[in-house]
Amino acid sequence: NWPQLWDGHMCVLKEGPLNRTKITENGKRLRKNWTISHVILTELFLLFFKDSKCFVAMKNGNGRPELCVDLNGALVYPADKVSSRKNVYVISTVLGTQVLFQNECNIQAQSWLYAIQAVISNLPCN
Ligand code: I3P
Repeated sequence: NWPQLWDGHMCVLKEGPLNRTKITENGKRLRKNWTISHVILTELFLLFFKDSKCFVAMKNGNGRPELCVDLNGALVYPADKVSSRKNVYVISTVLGTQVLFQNECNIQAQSWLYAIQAVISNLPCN
C-alpha cells in the first residue's frame, strides 16, 4: 500500500522533472518511449510520477507511481552511445530493469546522478 509505505518510511531527498524511458525489463529490451516525469528520490526508491499532482494524490491515498526503481544494488552511470540525446544516464537494477534519465541541462542531470549515487552507496548491497 503506497500511502502507508510513504507515511511510515520515506522522505523526499530530491524532487523534480526529468525525461525518462525504460529500455530493459527483466533483462528484455524494450522499445524506447521518452516521457517527462516528476521524479522523487527516497532512501530506497526512485519513483516516477506523471506529474507533481500525481505525487500529491498518491500521498493522499490516490494512485501510485508509474514506475518504482529499487535502488538497492543498482548502478547509475553515463549512458554513452545509448541515445542521441545529451546528458543521458542509465540506472541498472539487480532485477534487470534499466531506465534512462535525461535533462537538457547538464548540471541538473549531473546533480541527479550524484544524488542517486549517494543513495545507492548508503544501501546494503552497494
Ligand atoms: C526511437 C525514438 C527515440 C530514439 C530511438 C528511436 O524511434 O526516436 O527517441 O532514442 O533511437 O529508435 P521510435 O519512436 O520509432 O521508436 P533517443 O532519443 O534516445 O536517441 P535508438 O533506436 O537509437 O535507441
